[in-house]
Amino acid sequence: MIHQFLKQHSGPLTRELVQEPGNFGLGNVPSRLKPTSTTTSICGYCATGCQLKIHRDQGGNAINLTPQSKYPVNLGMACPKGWQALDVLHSEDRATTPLLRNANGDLCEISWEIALSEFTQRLKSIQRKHGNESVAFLSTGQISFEEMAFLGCLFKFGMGFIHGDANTRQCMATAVTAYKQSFGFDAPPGCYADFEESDVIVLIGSNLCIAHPILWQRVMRNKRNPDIIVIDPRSTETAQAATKHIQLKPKGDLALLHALAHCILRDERIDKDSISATEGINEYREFVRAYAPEKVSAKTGLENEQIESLARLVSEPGKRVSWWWTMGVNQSYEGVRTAQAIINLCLITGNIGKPGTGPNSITGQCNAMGSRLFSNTTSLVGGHDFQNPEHRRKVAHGLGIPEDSITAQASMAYDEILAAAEEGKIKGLWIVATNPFHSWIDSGRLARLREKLDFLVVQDMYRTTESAQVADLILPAAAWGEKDGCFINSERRIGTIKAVHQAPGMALSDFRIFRLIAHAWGCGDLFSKWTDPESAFHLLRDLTKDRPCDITGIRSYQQIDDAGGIQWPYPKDSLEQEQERRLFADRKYYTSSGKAKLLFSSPAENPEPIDADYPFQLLTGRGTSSQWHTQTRTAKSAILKKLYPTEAYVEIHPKDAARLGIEDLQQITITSRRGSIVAQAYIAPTVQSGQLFIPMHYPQVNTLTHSSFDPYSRQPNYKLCAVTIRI
Ligand SMILES: Nc1nc2c(c(=O)[nH]1)N[C@H]1C(S)=C(S)[C@@H](COP(=O)(O)OP(=O)(O)OC[C@H]3O[C@@H](n4cnc5c(=O)[nH]c(N)nc54)[C@H](O)[C@@H]3O)O[C@H]1N2
Ligand SMILES: Nc1nc2c(c(=O)[nH]1)N[C@H]1C(S)=C(S)[C@@H](COP(=O)(O)OP(=O)(O)OC[C@H]3O[C@@H](n4cnc5c(=O)[nH]c(N)nc54)[C@H](O)[C@@H]3O)O[C@H]1N2
Ligand code: SF4
Ligand SMILES: [Mo]
Repeated sequence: MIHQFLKQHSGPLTRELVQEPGNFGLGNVPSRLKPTSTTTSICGYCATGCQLKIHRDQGGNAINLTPQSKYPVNLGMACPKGWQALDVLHSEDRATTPLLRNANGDLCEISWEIALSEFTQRLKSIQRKHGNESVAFLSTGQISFEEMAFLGCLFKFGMGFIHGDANTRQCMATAVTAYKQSFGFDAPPGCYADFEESDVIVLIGSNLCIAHPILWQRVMRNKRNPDIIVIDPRSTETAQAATKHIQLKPKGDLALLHALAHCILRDERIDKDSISATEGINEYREFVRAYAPEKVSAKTGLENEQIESLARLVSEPGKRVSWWWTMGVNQSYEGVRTAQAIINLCLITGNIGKPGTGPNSITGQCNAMGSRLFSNTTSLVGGHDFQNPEHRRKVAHGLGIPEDSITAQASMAYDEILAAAEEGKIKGLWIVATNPFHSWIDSGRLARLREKLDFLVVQDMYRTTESAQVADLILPAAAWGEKDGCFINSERRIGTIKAVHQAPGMALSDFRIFRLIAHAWGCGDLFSKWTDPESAFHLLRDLTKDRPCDITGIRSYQQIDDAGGIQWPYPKDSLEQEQERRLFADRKYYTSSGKAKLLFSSPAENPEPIDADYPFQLLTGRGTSSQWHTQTRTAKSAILKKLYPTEAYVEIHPKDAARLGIEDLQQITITSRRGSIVAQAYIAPTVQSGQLFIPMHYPQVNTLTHSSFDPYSRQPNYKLCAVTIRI
């Protein structure tokens, strides 16, 4: 049946390539996995990286799953999304064949042969006419790092283009930049065991109960009776479960953190040994002198004593204090300096490199951490720098490609790529495993620039996403569960994913699609070693030699599984390591001086303050633990759908609702200078008066948000803009 289908729908090139071993689309189950009763796979949603045990039938296909009890991350637990992970693979709107837009504007089914020829001809023609800077890709933190690396290397070294970025820019670019500047490498130092080993846990800009529910379970396992402090303008599920909620004004964080440093340095509640491994303490002391608690009350909305007592709590001698931050910090016009203010506090109090400590960023997508090392977007693949000639030589040699195929020219950031498209400089765009027409800030901008693009390719598992619907060409992708590869979680742990389900129709793994494109483009020889994900893994592993993320000690996927995941670094000849490892125990950082840098600046102006026309501050973020981003996947599960409000809703404070005469569940319109959304009023004191909250999962939410960015990381400022209410 499948072979018949193949015969009809593809020519010799694709037939040969898709049928080779290791391809899991079109009916092949990989030989490595031929029937055993169970196998394991890391969950394909959030960066917690829970391991799921997949139960399979005799044909190797998944029947159901349970959380893996032996895995050191989730210890037998999973959240609703993990439990339902297989469900969403069965859906009528899966993309099962390539689709091409015809002259009438309709998307029509085509063969892979035609899809590949359209893809190469159209993009090559743009390249010929407009040069190597005229096509860009936008990819993801949600495919394996072997796939990400393939895309990044193919696009830049094989096809010869320069610009590519990913949804990771929307997510953790700030944390990356902060760590790089402070530590000399993008190195989140902690591990999840630190949740259990802290005396004080500070969650800042993180709604852990909703966004990382299994990490919250790790907090609950802490037997040290910890203080749990949540710093968030909203009274979130996490804030309500904490021992202390610091309900500051939106973007009051940087001023608050400077004030904490002020109190701590003033009272000399510091760790001198830790400070001796840093640079800039005198300047920092001088700088924070101006941030006495009373000086920051307007910015933070907090009382002096709240700040003084928090300062005492996070600098108690002998107490282990861990700081954890997520999007409330990263998605800001001053995210990098805020993240660094957290890092600074840990450095001056010695809360780093020891159990129960650390300035730890919790990242978002299942493989965001993999993209940091391997996506070949902002960093050269394997934890290298594009600008460093030694690194370029090393990578070219390692990949077996000519040195001059790697150029020093940096890629534009996501927003710069879109701006170039608006100016007509970018003519072709290839979107892989992300849905920016819903998720990008000020998303109306994408709808407008769509008209300017000559060719838009969307590679997705569904054909109905907001982005796919406006594509010229849709390439049907196999999803999590239908392919092999590796993810890296927030504690730097590498784990494997497995093909346990047949991809529908002619959908192929992203890896296979890149391989087909390499051949069709005429650069297949450069990638001849990239035959299957594990071969690519070996190439990538070898590239990491002598970098902080060195994983040359990993021999195989099997070893990763046997070890219960492996945290980087893991250089060759590593001894069997304990399950939980953290960085900087030796106080040696990756900067040229070996010291960590104390970096700081004054709080910046809010790019869109409220005024008489737009008097409310709008916050956005995650709504429930059962909804994922733009809902392409989670909306497909009948069970998950029962667990969240299907209609868009907006949280509004009872005082504001009463003043405006708004009733509970009434439909109201929220409008910004850029767009509008109709949502049901959810009246609750979860937001402060004057503030509103809308979850990001509903379409149109980003027509409201304001296009502003952190100056260092170019991460969008999703969490604050000015809106008004129309009844
Ligand atoms: N269920 C579910 N889980 C997910 C995801 C999902 O879509 N659904 N997505 C995953 C991804 S990719 C990510 S990045 C993470 C995100 O995980 P989180 O960052 O924890 O989630 P958010 O709700 O985006 O934002 C966290 C909090 O920041 C607060 N906040 C807003 N402005 C400020 C501010 O100025 N200061 C402070 N201190 N806080 C502020 C918001 O009120 C919100 O409660 O979740 C991951 N997990
Ligand atoms: N207002 C507001 N907006 C936000 C945020 C916010 O807090 N507020 N958060 C931002 C953050 S942190 C993030 S991470 C982004 C997320 O934004 P997006 O990345 O746009 O959201 P997803 O819905 O995860 O999109 C992933 C896409 O990949 C597809 N897909 C899934 N698996 C595969 C696969 O294996 N292969 C291929 N080819 N496709 C696949 C899915 O169907 C889906 O279309 O949103 C950002 N947008
Ligand atoms: S917490 Fe994250 S990784 Fe774990 S099951 Fe839920 S979505 Fe998957
Ligand atoms: Mo994210």
